[in-house]
Amino acid sequence: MNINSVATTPFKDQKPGTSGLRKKVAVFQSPNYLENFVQAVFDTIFGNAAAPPDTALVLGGDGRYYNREAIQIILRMAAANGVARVLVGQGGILSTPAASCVIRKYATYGGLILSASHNPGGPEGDFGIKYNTANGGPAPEKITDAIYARSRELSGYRIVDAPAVPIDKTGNYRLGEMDVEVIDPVADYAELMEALFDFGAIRELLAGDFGLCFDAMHAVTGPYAKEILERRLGAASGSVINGVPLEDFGGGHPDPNLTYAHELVEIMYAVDAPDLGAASDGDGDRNMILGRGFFVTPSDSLAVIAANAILAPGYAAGIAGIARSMPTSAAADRVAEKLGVPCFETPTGWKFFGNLMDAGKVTLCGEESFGTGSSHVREKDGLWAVLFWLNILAKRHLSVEQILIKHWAEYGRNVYSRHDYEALPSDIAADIMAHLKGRFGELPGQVFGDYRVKFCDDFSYTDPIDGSVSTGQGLRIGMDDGSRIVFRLSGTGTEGATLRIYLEAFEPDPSRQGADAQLSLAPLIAIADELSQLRQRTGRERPTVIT
Ligand code: VG1
Ligand code: CO
Repeated sequence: MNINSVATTPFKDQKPGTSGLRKKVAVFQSPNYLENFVQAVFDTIFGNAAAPPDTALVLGGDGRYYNREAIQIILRMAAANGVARVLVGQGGILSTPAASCVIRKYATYGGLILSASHNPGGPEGDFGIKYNTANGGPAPEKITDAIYARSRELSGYRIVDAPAVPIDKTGNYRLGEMDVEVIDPVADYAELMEALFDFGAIRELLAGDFGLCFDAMHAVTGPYAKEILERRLGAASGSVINGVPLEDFGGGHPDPNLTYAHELVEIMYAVDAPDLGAASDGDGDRNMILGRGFFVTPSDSLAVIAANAILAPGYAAGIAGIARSMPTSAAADRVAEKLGVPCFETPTGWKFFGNLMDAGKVTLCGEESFGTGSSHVREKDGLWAVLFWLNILAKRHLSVEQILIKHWAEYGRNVYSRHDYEALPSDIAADIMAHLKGRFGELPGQVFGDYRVKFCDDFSYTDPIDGSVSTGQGLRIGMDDGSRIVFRLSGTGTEGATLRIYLEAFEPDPSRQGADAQLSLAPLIAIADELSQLRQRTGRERPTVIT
């Protein structure tokens, strides 16, 4: 077996964002690009040496364009770096939560996940890669920073010459000195779901006149949803739509929100809509939940799941605590308070939840960006959230909308929306943020209509477990009544800059909780525009995406 050391030119400016490295496919296909990143990962995790004896890794992706080629390159590099065994999902497929599940179940050293999540795929689309550690979660900043530093200085990478591994057939193969085990990508994950939820109750619900529509958006969750929802739980065949994963996701954005999951939205707002609608993203870690003609914000979904958690067998003993990302609404905080458990506010990105879950401080985590999950794995988990909702609906015999109305009446409603301005020129986006931050000194105490500014800051977070500090995580403007405006630049976009504005208004009065969110938030939206001079500086009349 030939181990080649290939000379390479280091990276210049490709700093991985919140979820690993994401770039256009063409960038990943450019000479040595993927190889550099993978070698930087191996050098970092193996201390610039060969892998320790018996090292096993998990490898899989969301099936997007370039997934199969990347799998073969990474396998040959793993062999050259002394890895003993790689578990690969059949066809190169593993959803992000399934990869996390497999890393944990087989106690591997870690895993490589190939995905650009909700970003479009295909030859003109995006590709991505990230490293997850032995707990099954995204590598913490300490490791991602070290990988980045290494990628800028390495002078070569190691790869063996070998024929391609037949990844389309499960079984055991050899690649040089390395074992490759091609595994069923669904089985371990499905087994874990059966252990957490009341499949008997859900089966009964679905056997009645309850209608379900799950939109896999031609992305990775298709095979998972068909196996679990249709085969194991008996949902009517056809309940899963767009269930065949395609390399370009059928040309769409595999992003489960009201804009990009429009096919599902049309079904759920039609006269004969089913009772529950849900969608997931490219790599299966996001979820959108819809009732009949009714949208559940991800922030509310987290709060409802927390309030009803004990209805699911895996959570019957109660939850240890909740964590939410800073821009996520405080709806979950109110539930945590009532349950008498702690609620943590972390920066955006799932990697910040890992330490809290490992330390047993939280059970449930969520982000406003359609991410919900728990300590069953160390990633957010789209299908898990859908199963949780099915479990709750099976036990409570109410509609999705009724559950929310009751929830708001009990806890108050955190009316919420996010406005995204995509593909802005990076310098204009940076100027908006700088300008806004420059006004922070004068804002506290100022009155805008019904609102009075209580505080403003640039969010920073000190990890309560390891003490690491993350700064520059978003500009917050908090009002006296708990309402908030948050400005944040995306770390996952690949074209220019994406500015996200998060708006939240607290409504304690049940008679006003049913109002349209955009109307209730109009005064805050106007304040956001006035403070940032957004329309004037960008020339944009409206956001690209409203959720
Ligand atoms: C976005 C979301 C963030 C999420 C991240 C990864 O990041 O806002 O909440 O953790 O995507 O999600 P940003 O930096 O663009 O706002 V994904 O589903 O990788 O899996
Ligand atoms: Co995702």
